[in-house]
Amino acid sequence: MEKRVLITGANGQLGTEITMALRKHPRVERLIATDIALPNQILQQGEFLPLDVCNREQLAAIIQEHKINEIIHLAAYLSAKAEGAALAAWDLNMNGLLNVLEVARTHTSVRQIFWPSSIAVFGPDARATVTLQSAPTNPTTVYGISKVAGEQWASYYTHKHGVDIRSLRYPGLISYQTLPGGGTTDYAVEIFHSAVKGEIYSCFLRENTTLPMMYMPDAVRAAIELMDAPAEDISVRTSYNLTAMSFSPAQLAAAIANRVPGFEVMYRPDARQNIAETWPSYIDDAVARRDWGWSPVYSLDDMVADMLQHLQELSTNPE
Ligand code: AKB
Repeated sequence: MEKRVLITGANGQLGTEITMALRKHPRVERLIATDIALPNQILQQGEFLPLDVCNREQLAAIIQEHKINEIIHLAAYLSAKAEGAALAAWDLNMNGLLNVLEVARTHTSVRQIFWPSSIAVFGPDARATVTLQSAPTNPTTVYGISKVAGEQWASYYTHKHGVDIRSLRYPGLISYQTLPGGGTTDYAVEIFHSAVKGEIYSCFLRENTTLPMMYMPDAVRAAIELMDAPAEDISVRTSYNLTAMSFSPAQLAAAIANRVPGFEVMYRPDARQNIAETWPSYIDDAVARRDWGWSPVYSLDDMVADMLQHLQELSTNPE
């Protein structure tokens, strides 16, 4: 069946790139990007509707009018922003998701939902050498609590109501099209912008803070492959562990300096350091590999080379 897709939070870092990828997907017949904010330049090139996902009637009306059969629900507060606005973050992250699940339950046109979870579901008690799919999920952040609750709701709606919702626990995502906003892993994007401008980067994490990360083309492909996998292969209905690489700010800075001689970073850890210290450094994604064949393509060095090349091109030719 052809896909008629609605994306929420499409203006964000992941939303912009999933929108770009799905516009080229051979089975996508209709793609409506939505966001509470005005569309960015990339979204303006396709179909866009304003949507506050906390407004269930507005969401339901769009689903019904456009006979949407797939929802990619991305609207959310990220970790650092959520710590500063706990109740607003809970409202968007939880009620936004519950609205999507309820609309899917009551509108039979909706066959599938993709919703991202995060490595933030893990807390200090999951910081093993490598954090397994089955590790305890006892987060100590607002964002992490909302993701754990969301995973349980996803599993509940799948098993109780037959809503086919699929999810990935994304690590930090690195991309050049759109800046992330309000995350703890945002340094790994900002650092490239400083490098390309020839500036010293002031890093808000300590130099040895190792976190799991992924380059955006892998992250987008993972979502598309998970959505396209046969339902009987999906054994995890909370959310799959997923990773590509792990590195610290010092290792990323060194990889950039190999290609941008003289590039320098100074370390000024802030409150985001406290969040990072509760997250895993290394993720085991063996279950995703086994169930639907997940395999990342980009290594640290591949990602650094590609990021620098694209950001340099964008800085010389912004159009
Ligand atoms: C964040 O830093 O909040 C996100 C995440 C790891 O979920 N990038």
